Amino acid sequence: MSGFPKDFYWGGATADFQYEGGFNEGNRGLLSHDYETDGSMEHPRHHTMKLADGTIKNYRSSFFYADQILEDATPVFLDNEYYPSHQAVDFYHHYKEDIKLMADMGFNIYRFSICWSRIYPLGDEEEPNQEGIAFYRDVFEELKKYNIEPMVTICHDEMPMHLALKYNGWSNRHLIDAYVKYAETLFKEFGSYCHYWLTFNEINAVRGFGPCGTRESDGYTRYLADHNMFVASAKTVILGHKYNLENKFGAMYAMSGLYPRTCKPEDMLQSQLARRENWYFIDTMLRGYYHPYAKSIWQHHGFETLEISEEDKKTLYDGQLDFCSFSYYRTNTTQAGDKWFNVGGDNPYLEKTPWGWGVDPLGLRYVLNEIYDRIQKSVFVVENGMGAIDEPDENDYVEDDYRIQYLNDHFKAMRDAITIDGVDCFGYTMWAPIDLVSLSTGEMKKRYGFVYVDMDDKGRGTLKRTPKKSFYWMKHVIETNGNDLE
Ligand code: BGP
Repeated sequence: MSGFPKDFYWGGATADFQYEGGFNEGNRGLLSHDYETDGSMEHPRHHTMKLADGTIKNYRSSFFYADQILEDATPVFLDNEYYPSHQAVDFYHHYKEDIKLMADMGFNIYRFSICWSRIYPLGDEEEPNQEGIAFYRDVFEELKKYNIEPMVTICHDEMPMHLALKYNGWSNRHLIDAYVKYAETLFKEFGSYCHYWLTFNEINAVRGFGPCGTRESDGYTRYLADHNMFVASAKTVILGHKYNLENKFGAMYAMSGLYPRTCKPEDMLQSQLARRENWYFIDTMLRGYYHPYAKSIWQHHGFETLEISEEDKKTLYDGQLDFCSFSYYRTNTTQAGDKWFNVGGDNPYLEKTPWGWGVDPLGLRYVLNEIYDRIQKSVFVVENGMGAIDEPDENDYVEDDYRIQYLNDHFKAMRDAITIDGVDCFGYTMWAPIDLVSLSTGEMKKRYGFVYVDMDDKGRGTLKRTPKKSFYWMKHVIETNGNDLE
């Protein structure tokens, strides 16, 4: 084979609370993220809360970092704060225009997340919200009109607020039933449109109140919550296969590459052991059982063991995922003495984005090989892209040659993994085709899109969409199925 497979999927990916907006429309319930402010590299985002005595307290609870939340703290909206999820970039009212732009680029797949609290506003009521169902039905219809295959993330780092407050989120097994019921509603309502489902987004990275709804941030609570998510995912896979054998399931793993900082044996071993923080999730969900090294992970996080029932073991085995999907943005390095889950680590050989993410196209080939060698199930790159500061001209046009270069180099690495190394990779969805709000910083100026959205960090702007130079470049890539890269 000389290039990408002929039926390769090319598209883009988004998440509801960063993209959709309409937070108080269509009877949508509240999510934990709705209480998360904007931020920046210097000023981390926070959830605004009020204690029983009326004191306002800010908590961090996002990516890789989770504060312990006091028992009497409840989320509150403050007038002097800006909450990016409320409007996001308003896909809720722009979905026809945005999907048309995706179709114009030639997308044959679009990965998006359904907002749990738009379907079940509280998360655990008897009947789903018909207005939410109607909204997503329109989205699916629009995709069908352009022959764009949907790929749905059932839960993208989010938590209906009621489930967090009432049950302490994923630390409670009640969430398993609530989630499976929600997923079943999606199969019933949208099963005729959609066959690719991702049960959880970046499940190896989520923790704490924001994404998992738990007040505690200790290791035991986190891994207990993960276990409950594993069981919920497996039950959903079993059910989804019963609904339709054509249904294919993945989950999503944050798979930044990890290199030892030097070839010193201690650093090599550190890198191998630290990588198990990722394999733990992939192995359990794609092989269907906890590997013996799981115990060492638990101990590393300060507790002896998790009690896993025989019934759960069987569920995990029967509910293995069909393919392995992951996000890849960068590589990190680690050395002896670092924490296992090291998300930094300078690499002197790499250039960095303004947000300090090392740009490493070859690392994508490295990670594709790592995963496929280990799991030997098909893989899908469901997120990759470059967050950059764009400078539009007076017509909002952006000449984003840096983004084109980034994507071109990553596509070549992906092609080589497929054609030279033999990796069965069946698609790629770029993060994020239309500019949207950054997850880690809540900024708008960290832009990824092929399409510029006129909006600033505080949500001001016309929301007008304007294709960038990369839009036309990507259209050509798809037209030529990636066989005319630089
Ligand atoms: C992934 C998330 C996305 C997304 C992306 C880019 O971890 O799944 O939701 O936002 O990272 O990160 P950021 O927005 O922080 O630049």
